[in-house]
Amino acid sequence: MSKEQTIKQTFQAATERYAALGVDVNKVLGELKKISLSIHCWQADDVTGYENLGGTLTGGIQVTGNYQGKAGTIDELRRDILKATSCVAGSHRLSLHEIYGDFQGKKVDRDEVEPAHFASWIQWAKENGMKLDFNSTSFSHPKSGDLTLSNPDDDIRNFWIEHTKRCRWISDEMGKAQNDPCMMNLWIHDGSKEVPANRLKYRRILEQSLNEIFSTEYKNMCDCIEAKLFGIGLESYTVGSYDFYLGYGIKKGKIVTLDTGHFHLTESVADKLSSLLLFTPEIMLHVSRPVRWDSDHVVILNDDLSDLAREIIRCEALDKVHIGLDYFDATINRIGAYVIGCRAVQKSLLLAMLEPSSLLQQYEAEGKYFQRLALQEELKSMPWPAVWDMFCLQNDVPIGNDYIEEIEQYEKDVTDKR
Ligand code: RNT
Ligand code: ZN
Repeated sequence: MSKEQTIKQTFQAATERYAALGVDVNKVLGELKKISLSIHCWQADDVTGYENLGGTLTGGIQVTGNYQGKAGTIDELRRDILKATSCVAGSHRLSLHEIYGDFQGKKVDRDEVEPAHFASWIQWAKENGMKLDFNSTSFSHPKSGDLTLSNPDDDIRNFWIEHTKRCRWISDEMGKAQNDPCMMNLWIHDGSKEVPANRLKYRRILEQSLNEIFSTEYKNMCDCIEAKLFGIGLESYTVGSYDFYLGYGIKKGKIVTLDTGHFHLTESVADKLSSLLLFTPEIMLHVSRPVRWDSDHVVILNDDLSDLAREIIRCEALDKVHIGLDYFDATINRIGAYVIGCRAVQKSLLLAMLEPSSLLQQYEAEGKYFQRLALQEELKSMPWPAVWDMFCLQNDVPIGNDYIEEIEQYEKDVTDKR
């Protein structure tokens, strides 16, 4: 039997098993295809960017590894992204950082950047059926230090305010061009290695900076503010903590970004969604994977990811939750890293969508807790991989581990020659 025939046959059997629980597998396949991920551009080049200012990566984040073939130019990055997305079903967004502007070899400082520096990206995205999201960049710059928007020094603070304002302007232009709001993420690394003498001082300054930055209204972009627990070298205090941004987001109606690597390791990020959905406009996710001190390992299908996807689906919040990715690993093939992460997120969503939620909720409403637990347990061994294979087959992307060979071929033909 051909591979295709086997997949079709096992899919048929799986469809019947799920139908018995009231789940329409074909409907799920159609819905899964419509979910766009916001793929981060910075896995392709270890968060270096093309700014021509010669900075090294700072801001409490670190990339380890030196795997051959990182994207050294915008053209290489674009090619790598297209290779990665060719192994992922559906159409997706690309999330750019300001340092990835098309500066044409010129030194353009962060307080000088304009939409024109992203014109070629907008064009490229259009040609390739992608939409863009955006991020201001506080790190890897001589003025980054430990404090940017929360800096008591007016010159430095105003420099970063100007930068962030310009990033919102660029985002709005991107949103306008693609006829769909551009999600702009604001993450700054501000913090300190040791406990500061006055925690309130910097948070108060950050609040004022944000108020100034957000004083311009835009129609084609959405502001997202990203919290963090700690940075490398900034372990004792983070100005933009979760409490800070949650409070700010609720007060000002801004979207809070939940990076799954930015919480205590035993804290459930999935559990936060249902609360945020009640009090903030939407949710931005940075799907990542924390391992001990690192918050940015390649995303894989683990319990944390499954819990997160299940919450999105159980809350019926697909139209309110933006699923961005955020990780960087330079120890393995970088394009392969993209494919692993994107496919893991899709698998987690598929698993969540295959859940017979009305039956589970019915058990719960009737106080049938044994039945609820038993069904949740049995769902773990339902034949979802057969549905996943069919999803890949229908969307003409590599099936199962076939993408390993594709990535190896690309490595041979393209990235090894860099
Ligand atoms: C850092 C934040 C932030 C960055 C990117 C590069 O801890 O997660 O989102 O990873 O902006
Ligand atoms: Zn993040």
